[in-house]
Amino acid sequence: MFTFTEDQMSIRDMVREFAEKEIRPKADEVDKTGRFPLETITALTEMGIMGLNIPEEYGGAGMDEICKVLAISEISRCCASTAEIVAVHLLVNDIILRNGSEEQKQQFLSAAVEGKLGAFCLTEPGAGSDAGGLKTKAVKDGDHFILSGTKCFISNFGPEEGHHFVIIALTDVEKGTRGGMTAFLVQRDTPGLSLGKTEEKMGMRGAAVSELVLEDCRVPESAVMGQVGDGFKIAMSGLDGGRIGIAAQSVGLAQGALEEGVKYAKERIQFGKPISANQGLQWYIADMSTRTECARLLMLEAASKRQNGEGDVSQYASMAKYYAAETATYVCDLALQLHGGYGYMKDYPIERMYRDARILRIYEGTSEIQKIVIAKQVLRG
Ligand code: COS
Repeated sequence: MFTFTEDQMSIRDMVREFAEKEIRPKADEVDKTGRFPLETITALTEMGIMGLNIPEEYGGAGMDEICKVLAISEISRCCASTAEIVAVHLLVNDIILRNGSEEQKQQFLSAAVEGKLGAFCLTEPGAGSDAGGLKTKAVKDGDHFILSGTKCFISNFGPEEGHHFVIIALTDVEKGTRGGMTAFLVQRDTPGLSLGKTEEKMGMRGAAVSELVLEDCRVPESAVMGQVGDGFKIAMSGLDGGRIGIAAQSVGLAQGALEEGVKYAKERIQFGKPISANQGLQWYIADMSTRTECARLLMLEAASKRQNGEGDVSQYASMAKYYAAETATYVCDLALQLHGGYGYMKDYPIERMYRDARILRIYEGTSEIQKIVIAKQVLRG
């Protein structure tokens, strides 16, 4: 049983109130138009949410991992696209905080607090689940590195979106994942860094996702995060935090879909009574709420382990991401089933939620990859 602190409860309540009032009414329009919800991100910045996990010395709110997951899940309950934007930004904040030099922290964390969006660039056309198979190269040239390659499916990157990027590149092909990759922190206006194709997606349509092209992109040595060769570890440990963020998106979306399903089942009259009076449908509701609560507890457990720096955090992050993502698609599917034919129409929010949920089992590591990570840790003891 989790007992929240005053800070944790107040952030949850504040974000819930804002999401109900300002985010929910726009979710449908954001989805239909596929526009980036700039005014919402500006308001969340003013509330301190975009700098939630940044220490006060850099202008942030200095809040913990539990606050992070509570905020993301409250946003996702009303609009999953907006939650994705926030989750990816907070993931990049976290990577900078843990691995950046003092100079990088001063420059980029202060920008992040002002709502200038961060993006994480690991995936490539030939390196998805096999993240170690990436081909983007960083070649040393005096006191600079020259980056070339293509990153794809980059969240928080679009024609107007994206200010700074954590880019993982090969600095030593022979060493590969073990010492051959380096993380760079690069600003958008760097010559040689450009926007490629912006994706048209099935769901999460308010969140910008694009290709990032690097052509002889020259960056100073000071752009390296940590040490040369630390890149794969920085990416993987960053993803531990990111996966907890996806668990939070999933829990929020599952909660939102459950509420939509229950509301509809109580209102819809068939055979002279609300359909919620049917035991068969009550069993759906029991399964949906039980699984949502299990996912929430696992999310909180993983967040608390990351906060406390516990050794088995990768396992718990993957368990939380795997279980919560599977739960979100399961709950959205049954909530749509409760709506019958109306659930398939765009008039009800469950249609959007069902589409939004589908990516959760894929990005930041598929469910199948999470099971590999979990089993590896369990077998290792
Ligand atoms: N934290 C720190 N270091 C880690 C780590 C973590 N969570 N996970 C792995 N590493 C380290 C390992 O310790 C190993 O180094 P040492 O041998 O020195 O200990 C090194 O990284 C290589 O690890 P591993 O052998 O497990 O790498 P693999 O190439 O087998 O890849 C998987 C492992 C499949 C788990 C990884 O590629 C992965 O997570 N893939 C999915 C990527 C993903 O989520 N993509 C989405 C991108 S963001 S949308």
